[in-house]
Amino acid sequence: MKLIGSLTSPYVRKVRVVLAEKKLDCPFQEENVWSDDTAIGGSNPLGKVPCLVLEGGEAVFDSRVIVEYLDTLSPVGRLIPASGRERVEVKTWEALADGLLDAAILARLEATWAGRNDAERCQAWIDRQLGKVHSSLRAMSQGLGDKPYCSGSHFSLSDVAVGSALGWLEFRFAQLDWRTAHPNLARLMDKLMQRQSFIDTRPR
Ligand code: GSF
Repeated sequence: MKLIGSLTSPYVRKVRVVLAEKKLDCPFQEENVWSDDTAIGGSNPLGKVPCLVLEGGEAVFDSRVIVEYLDTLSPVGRLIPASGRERVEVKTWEALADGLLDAAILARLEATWAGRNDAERCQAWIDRQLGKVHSSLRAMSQGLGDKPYCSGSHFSLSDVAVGSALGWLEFRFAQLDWRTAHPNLARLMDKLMQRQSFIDTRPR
């Protein structure tokens, strides 16, 4: 098994944190999906990372499918509840964190992607996506309340997904001061960043 990814992608970070929390060994192959000669299409027809390649060569994507699979590989540090309301809650936290990222990345690409010139960039589209980022942050903050972790008293995939998303915002959108508006998210983030899994996967 090997993981193809980049050291900046928050979706890849989510997978790497899960690997570390579950104490699973998996070689990492760095891939720049934006370079003209990227080979990612040979594994993932969507041309995206993360992509997990299994022993038999089968490709597994996207990050939500990968982490769900990894969680079944070892009983160590169960991150996704087995069934019912608890499971769907964790998966919804993950969808919220990934959705925040989808919107933030669309906004960033609209503003910076080298394939477009300035006249082709659309501020209304950027604003639409940033609106989703802000409403997702509000929903996260409300959902967290004063609980120790997103899904209650235990660390779960919800926290992995939220920590990866907030970490990417700090990395790429430092000007977006979500910490002041949402001090409970800031507290959670500071706690998560003390875990070795997050320390070892800081975007760079
Ligand atoms: C998103 C992966 C993705 O957009 C997942 O795995 O959860 N829903 C998917 N990856 C980006 C890298 S990044 O911005 O994290 C990617 O590979 N983009 C290449 C492209 O052509 O869109």
